[in-house]
Parts: sequence; C-alpha cells; structure tokens
Amino acid sequence: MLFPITTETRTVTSLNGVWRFRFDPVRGRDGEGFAKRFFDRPLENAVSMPVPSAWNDLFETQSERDFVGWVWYETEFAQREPGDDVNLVLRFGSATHRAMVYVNGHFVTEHVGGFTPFEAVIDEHVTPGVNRLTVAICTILDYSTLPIGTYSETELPDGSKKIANSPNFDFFNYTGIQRPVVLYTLPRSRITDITIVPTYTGTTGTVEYSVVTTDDPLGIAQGIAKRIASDITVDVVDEAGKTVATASGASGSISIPDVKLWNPRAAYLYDFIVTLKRDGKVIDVYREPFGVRTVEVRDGRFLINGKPFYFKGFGKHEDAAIRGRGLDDVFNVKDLRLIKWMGGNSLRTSHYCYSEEFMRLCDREGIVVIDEVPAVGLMLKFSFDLSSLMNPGAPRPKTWETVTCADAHQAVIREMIARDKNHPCVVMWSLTNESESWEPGAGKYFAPLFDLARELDPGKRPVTGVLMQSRDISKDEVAPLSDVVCINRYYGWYFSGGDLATAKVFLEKELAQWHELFPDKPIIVTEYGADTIAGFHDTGSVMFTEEYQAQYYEANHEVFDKFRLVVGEHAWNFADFATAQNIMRAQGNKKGLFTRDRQPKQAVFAFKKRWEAIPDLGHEK
Ligand code: BDP
Repeated sequence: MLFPITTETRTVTSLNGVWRFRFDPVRGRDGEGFAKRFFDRPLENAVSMPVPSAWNDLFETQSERDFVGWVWYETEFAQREPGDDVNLVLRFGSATHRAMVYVNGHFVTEHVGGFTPFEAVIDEHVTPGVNRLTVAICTILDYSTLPIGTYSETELPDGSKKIANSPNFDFFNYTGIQRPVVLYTLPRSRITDITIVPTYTGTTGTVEYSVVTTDDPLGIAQGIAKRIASDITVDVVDEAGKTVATASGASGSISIPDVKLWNPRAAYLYDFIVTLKRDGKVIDVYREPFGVRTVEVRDGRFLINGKPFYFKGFGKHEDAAIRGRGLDDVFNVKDLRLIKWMGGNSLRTSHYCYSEEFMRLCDREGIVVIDEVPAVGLMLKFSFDLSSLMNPGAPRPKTWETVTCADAHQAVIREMIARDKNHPCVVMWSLTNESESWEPGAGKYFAPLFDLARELDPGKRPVTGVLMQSRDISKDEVAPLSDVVCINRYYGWYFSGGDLATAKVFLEKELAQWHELFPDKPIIVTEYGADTIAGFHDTGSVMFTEEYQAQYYEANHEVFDKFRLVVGEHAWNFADFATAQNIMRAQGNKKGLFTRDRQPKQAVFAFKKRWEAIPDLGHEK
C-alpha cells in the first residue's frame, strides 16, 4: 500500500487536529452507539480529543483511562466539488484496534487490526460543503485478535458487573486514532502499487520493478472514467536530483551506473518516480524512495551488502507520556538520534508494526529494522496480569488449542509486507514475539505463516519468530522455521536475579546448546534487560539500581562475545514505558536505558563505549 504523498496529480489534506470524542455509554463488546445510530447526527456530550494520539492518558480517572469497549470520534471536513477525474480517498495510518467509519452517516469501511493503514473511496457519500466523519473504535482484544487479550464480564459479590480486558503482553493497551488521518484526492485511473527489488553487481545497481495501475470501475460504469492505456515510465533520481536511469512499461529491470549503496548508518536513497500517461497526457505520478542494498543469511552470518552485520540497538515501543502511542515525529527523531549517538545501528519494532512515518525515517537515517507483527501474547500458560503466578494451581488453557487468531495473523502479515516491502531499512520480518513455541502445535500453527511471508516478500528477506526463555530449547518448534534464531533472555533478572555469576553460567550453557542445535543459524539476542529505577544507587550488586543494570549488561556481553553465532544484541528496552498495573511494574516497565523522557541511565555510557568499538559491517569473531 502506497504512503500518501502529494504529487503533481495527488493532493493530501490532513485531517489531523482536535476532534470530538466520547465513550460509548455502555461498556463491553456491543455498546449502544450502533443501536442508537450515533453516526446519524453530531455526537452528543463529546469532549475534545487530539488526532493522532491515544486517548487513554488524556483522562484522569481510572474508569475512563481503562475503558473497555467502543469509543466514538468525530470531525468535519469541508469539500468542494471534487471534479470528474478524481476519487476522494479517506486514509487512516492506523486505528487501534478495530474501526467502523461513517461519512455523513453512511458506513464506508471497517478495519480490524490496530497497527496497519487502511483506506476507502468515499466519493458517493461526500457532498460539496461540510461533511461529518464519525469513527467508532473498539479497544477490545481477545483470543481471536492480535495482540492477544483476555476479555471477561464478571459479576462481583455486590451484584455489580465488572468488564475487564487484560492484555496478555507487557505494554499498556493504548487505543484510538494514533496515526494520521488524511483525505486524499487521487486520479480515477491511478498507480496503486509499486514493487522495487534492488540488487547490485560491482558498481552497477539493478532494480527489478513492477507497477500496478487501476481503473475506477464505478467511474467507467458512469462514463466519467476511461480505461488506462498502459503507458508507464519510470525514472530513478539520485539525492542530487539527477535522473540516473529511466525505463518504460509496467514491469522490468533498470540499471543504475556507479550505484551508491544504502548502508547501515550511512543511508543513500534514490527516488523511484512512476509516471502514468494516457494519450501523452500525465494522469498520475508517484515517488517512492528506495535504497540499494542486499541482505542474506549465510554460514551463520547476517550479511548486508555482502559483509557480516552486527545488530547493535534496541527493542523499542511507540510510547511517550500523555500521547501514548500517538505518532510524535519529535520523539521519533530524538530516539533515532540517541541510538546513533550511542553507536547503535538497528532496532526491532517490538511488538507491532510502527508508523509509516517512522519507517521512512529509519530509511533516511540508515537504521536497520526487524519488522514485527503484533503477534504477542500467544502464550496462555502465563499471563501478564500475573493471574498465573497468583494462582499457580489453576488450569491454564492450551495455547494452540485455544487461540483463534490465525486469520488475523495472516491478514497482518499480508498488510505489513504490502506496506513495508520497499523499505531498505527492513532486513527481516518477525512473525511473533514470545509465543508458546515449545508447546506441541506451535510448528503446525506457524509453518503456513512462515511460508506466507516468504512467498509474499518480493525482497526475499529472512524471516524469524522471537523466542521466549524456556526450559528445553530442543523442543522449540519455531526456531527450525526461522532463518535467524532470535532469543529474549533474562539471565540475571527473572532467572538468577541478583546473582550475575550464576546467570553467566546458564547463559553460556544455553548459547553453546544453540550452536550445537543450529550450527549455521545466526543468533540475535533480541531482548535482555533489568528493571532500573533512575536515581536508585548502591555500591553492591543490587537489583533495580543503575549500577546493577550496568553490571547486568557487562555480564551478558562478556558471554555474547564468546560465541561465533551471536550476531547482534538488542537491549530491552530503549526507554521506560507504560504497562498495565501489576506488582511487577513500578509505574510501568523500567528496563529502559533511557527514562520515559529520554534521559540516560548509567549503563548508556558503557554501551556507547562498547558499540562505538564494534563495526557495523565487517564484524568478525
Ligand atoms: C519479554 C517481553 C517484553 C517484556 C519483557 C519484560 O517480550 O514485551 O516487556 O519481557 O519482562 O517477556 O520486561
């Protein structure tokens, strides 16, 4: 899916700003706003709500912040007569987690999944003058959605009903319209998709490309649109604005002489400009940035541009005070700058697809990305509300016999790859974080998903699933499917916490075992970390202090450096972040190397020293 940009044939109008908002009067799955047709008239009892942003932290009471059910958004846009040759398209960067969209009371589209874009042609519902846009958003997560949540309606001893939705994951369930909304004027006959697969040999780049165009069937039926005569030209333009290659046709191959490569921390971006003409007249133009680089997993190494790459960076979250997961370019720019300042070169979009704006920024900044779908919480043995710890004898459902999210999983893999396939920053797809991968049934669940990702990605990137710490890694059913073994490990925190000497022994034992099991698969430690409250200090090795966090990382690094197959380290987490409340979290997860407002904890400086000494490319052990 193409990112919305203004070109000589396309106009993007932002609908961001302060909208109106209300909670459905009835909590839970159904609400009453649909039955009462809230979309038929201006919302009553509405309050102001910025878009994009999560709505949660803009309320002070717990019953509002943790509301479970449908929330209603509304805005207006004025529209002039659009003209015969264009479609009006309404596009959401995301709506978390399920959206029903109405224009002037008419239903226009529904989207399920909170972290990918969707759009709808709305011509027939728009009138010249002021139009009303109403969006109902459902916050509920259950066993059929991604991420996984547990939804419950319980009667309390006093007769009242408690409606709860506990996330089966360790980040706050921020919801709402968290990414931009735009109104897009598009030519009726237009470019709908572009696929770019760049490689190079010697100093010559080669771009295999294909362009999909669409006629507007409704427009044709009404006699106001024509079929496209396939007249497509493409130009490759360098950063200086010089056209370095051209071609024509809906698909083909282009050579770029003296190609400049996209390298980690040293990005070079070309523009791929597609022009669609009919009878010599330009009817649509689109510009897609791309970089020339190769990715390959070979002999236990992760190669970028043919050289061994070492992942230095973080698991992150889209998370900041007040706006929650709402898009914030200021935080995004600052975060990437801090990562680069530390000598880092990469990150994982844990645990969902990040905004398109962020992905474009990573392209520009040369930050290497492991792109992850929101498949987190597929592990019912343990729940993040800690009910499993509080009630250890209680029977827990078997994950692979219980979850019903396979369709949602397929859909989001399709949407992620369709959205992100042209990004040079993306070097690997992650199809899950910490599923119950050792439980029989995991392989059967995941094999078709790995096949799907491999089939869909024109760039044939490696595919992985991120693995949780488990007792017997030889039983893992996702590692054999993965091109790279990605492991989250908490030796020295959840395991042997406060005893780093023992932690090192067990970490070393496990890494040695992975080398035996898969001698050709590179390993990335995709999470390791220790909760650290900024300002806590101790001369001893005491958990939660800044000193302990630094010692924890030093101990882990000592072990990583002994192993040939360890090709990367992503500290958990870049910054402190919000979570649901439980006794393991002190106003959120405090494993950040930075505080939530991006101030460094002590360990940052040791990391900086270490990462600056490890080359991005050409790393050999
Ligand atoms: C891992 C999860 C991550 C958590 C982290 C932690 O992948 O989402 O935040 O542990 O406990 O289990 O801090």
